[in-house]
Amino acid sequence: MQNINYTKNIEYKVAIVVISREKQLNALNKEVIRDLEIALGEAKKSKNIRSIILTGSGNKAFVAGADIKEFKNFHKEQAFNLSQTGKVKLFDKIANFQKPIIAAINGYALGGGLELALSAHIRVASKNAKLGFPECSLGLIPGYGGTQRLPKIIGQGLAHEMILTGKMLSAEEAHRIGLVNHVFSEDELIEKTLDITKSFHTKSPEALSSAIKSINSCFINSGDSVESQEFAKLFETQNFKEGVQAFMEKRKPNFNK
Ligand code: CO8
Repeated sequence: MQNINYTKNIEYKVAIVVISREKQLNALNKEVIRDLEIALGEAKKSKNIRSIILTGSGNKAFVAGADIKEFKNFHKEQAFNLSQTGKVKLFDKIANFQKPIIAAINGYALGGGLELALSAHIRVASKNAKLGFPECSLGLIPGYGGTQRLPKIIGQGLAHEMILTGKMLSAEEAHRIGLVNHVFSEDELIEKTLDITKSFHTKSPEALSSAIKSINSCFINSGDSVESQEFAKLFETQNFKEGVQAFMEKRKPNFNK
C-alpha cells in the first residue's frame, strides 16, 4: 500500500487510513484507489477494529480530486469505465461498509475528494478545510457519485448551486448546511474524531452494520449510471480538452459558449 499509511489505534479500536500522495494534494489515481481498497479489506477482517477514520496526509488537502493528469487524454469509453470501476471498487464499498467510516477532512476536499468524503458515513472537518465541486470548470461533472449523494445530504437546491457554480465552501459554511457534522481545529481533528469513535464501543457491531445498511436502503442510487454516462459523454467535447489544458497550464479556461 504505497499510497496509504495504515495504522491501528488499539485503544480506540480504529484503523486510521491516511491517503499519502501529498505532493499531488492526495489526488486519486488508480493506485490510490487500489490501495484504499486493500486498506478497507484489512480493516474489514480485523476483529479488533470497530471503525475507520479516513484522512489525507499533510495539512493542505484531504483529496484535491480525481487525478486530472491520469484521465486528461481519455475517450468516452475509458471515462465511463473509470467512473464505474471507481464506484464499484471504492465509493460504493465505503458507503456500504459494515463498520462506521468517518472522513476527517483536513484541507481541500474537491471533486472526487469530496465524493470520497460523501461516501463515508460521517464527515468532520478542520477549520482550514475547503469543500467544492470544480468539475464544471474543467468541462466535466462529478463522476464518482457526487451528483447522487450531494442532494441527499444537503438538498437539491444547494446541490445544484454547489455543482453549477463550483463555489468552494469553508468548513463553517459546510457545517451550516449539514455537509459536515462537526468542525474542529486543525490540531485536534484526529483526536476529536477518535472521541466520536468511542461511542461505537458500547454498541453491537451487528446493529451498527444493520443501521448503515438500512439507512442506505432509503437512498437507492437510481441515477448512478446516468451520472457515469453524462460524465463520459463530456470527454468528447472541445470544452473538456480546454478545461484540462487550462488546469495543466495553471490558467483560466476559455470555453466555447
Ligand atoms: N489532479 C492531479 N493533480 C493535482 C490535482 C488533481 N485533482 N490537484 C492538485 N494537483 C497537483 C498540481 O497539479 C500540482 O502538481 P505540480 O506541483 O506537479 O504542478 C500539485 O498538486 C500542487 O497543486 P497546486 O500547485 O495547484 O497547488 P495550489 O495550492 O496552487 O492550488 C488547488 C491548490 C486549488 C487545490 C489546485 O491544485 C486545484 O485547483 N486542483 C484541482 C482541483 C480540481 O479541479 N479537482 C477536481 C478534479 S476532477 C474530479 O475530481 C472528477 C471526479 C470524477 C472522476 C470520475 C472518474 C475519473
